Amino acid sequence: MNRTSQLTAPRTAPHERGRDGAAVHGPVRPAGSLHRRAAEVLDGNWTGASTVPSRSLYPHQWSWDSAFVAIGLRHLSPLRAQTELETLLDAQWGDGRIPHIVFNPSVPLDAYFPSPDFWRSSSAGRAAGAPRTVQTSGIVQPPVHALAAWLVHTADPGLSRSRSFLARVYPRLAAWHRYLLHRRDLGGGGLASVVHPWEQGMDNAPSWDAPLSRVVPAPARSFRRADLAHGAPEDRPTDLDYGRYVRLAADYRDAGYGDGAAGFAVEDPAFNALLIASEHALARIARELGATGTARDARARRLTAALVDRLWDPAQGMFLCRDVRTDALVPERGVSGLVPLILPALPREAAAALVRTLRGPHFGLGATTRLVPSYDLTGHAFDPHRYWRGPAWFNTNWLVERGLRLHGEYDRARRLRAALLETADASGFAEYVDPYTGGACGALGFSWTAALTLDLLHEAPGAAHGTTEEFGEGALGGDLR
Ligand code: 9WN
Repeated sequence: MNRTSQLTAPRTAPHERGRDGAAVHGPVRPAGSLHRRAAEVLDGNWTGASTVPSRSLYPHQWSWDSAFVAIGLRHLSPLRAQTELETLLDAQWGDGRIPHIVFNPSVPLDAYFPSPDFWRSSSAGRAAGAPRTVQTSGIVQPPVHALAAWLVHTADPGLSRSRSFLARVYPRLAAWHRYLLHRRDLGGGGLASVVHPWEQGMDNAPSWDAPLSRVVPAPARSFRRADLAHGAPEDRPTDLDYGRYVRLAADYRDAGYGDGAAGFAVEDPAFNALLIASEHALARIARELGATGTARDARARRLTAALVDRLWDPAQGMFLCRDVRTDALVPERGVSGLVPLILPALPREAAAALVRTLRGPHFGLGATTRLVPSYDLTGHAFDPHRYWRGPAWFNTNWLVERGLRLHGEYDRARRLRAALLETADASGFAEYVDPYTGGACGALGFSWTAALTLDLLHEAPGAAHGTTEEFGEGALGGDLR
């Protein structure tokens, strides 16, 4: 088979592409409602205890994927949604970190790279408290989990209470946040740093280019990528990117996964915004469990102030990454810098500026695009198909949609929600899409695309209700200092 020609089929006809068991050629949509098709994707990717992001490309459990999946699954089966999070938390390390991958031992080693024999978690991670019975990676992903746990609880509080779901997950989530706030404050300004691009989840975002350029890539012959067997090379990170990912991960492993002297350390707006949103969610969980939650809400507000202080760029009207090694902001506009719109205590002016930036030439929302691209449309590194360097992703758009509602932008939120539902449907629940055409890229039948579709279907269009309940006190406003 000529793989290359198959994988480079025209993107205006996404359904005719043959990936991940999606329909090849011809009529494309299976019969039935969008809701049912999304549920079928999640059923197909369910392993019995958790959900794989994609059967072919990502055949294990991923940390932030599982949080987004649980948010959608709660509408299908609150029990499965609880189980999804519990399975992930069972792989938590003694130091509090939640690993970015929990490996399924029945999947062949060569199905995904880097595999368990690369990470060697139970030996290399022993001092950091890696579990003995399950193999994991040693890096982390964005902390969406407490937010997910709270949303899962609200879907069926009776079931949640009868299973003591929140009482069991609360101490683990608290330990997770402690790990991030204490061990990962590498910049000393109160925010958490990521020590690998995979930790932030937007692997090849242009914001990493400068900090990554200082990393000596591992030689290409020293590892074998598995992703290119399932994805078109032009949709994926380059070999040079991979060499650097491998070097950083191997160095971290060889240092026993201890935090401190990382060659790559970046404070990222989305990672920290999700931590703050999750801290607000932990406050709600604490209240449900009979405590006051006041200290957590206060901490979330302090962290919001730190985020503005360290990462807000007034000239760009958005948040940027801070390279901790140079102590300078990275001048690249990515969707990560818009995600703090989910924060209830964001200063009013910052929220208004973020909405202007979303609509302006760099992201084009409602003008040149219907979904928010992952990177600046006018940026020097923009590529509409290459992973996190331009394509639109469903999880970041779902976050922006919630942020728009939280800040009273109901019409814009309604239009974004409609575009998300249409594109998820038309693309076969693609992993990511061309931000101009909506053409599918990456894997089809992707779990968080299906899960967040379900969540959007369950939301009353344009409703403000739910967002303050879910993300925090709704104590909007305050001035930029
Ligand atoms: C590395 C699973 C993950 C997502 C990430 C996405 C991609 C992995 C990879 O897939 O990253 O973690 O192999 O490319 O970038 O956000 O969690 O879906």
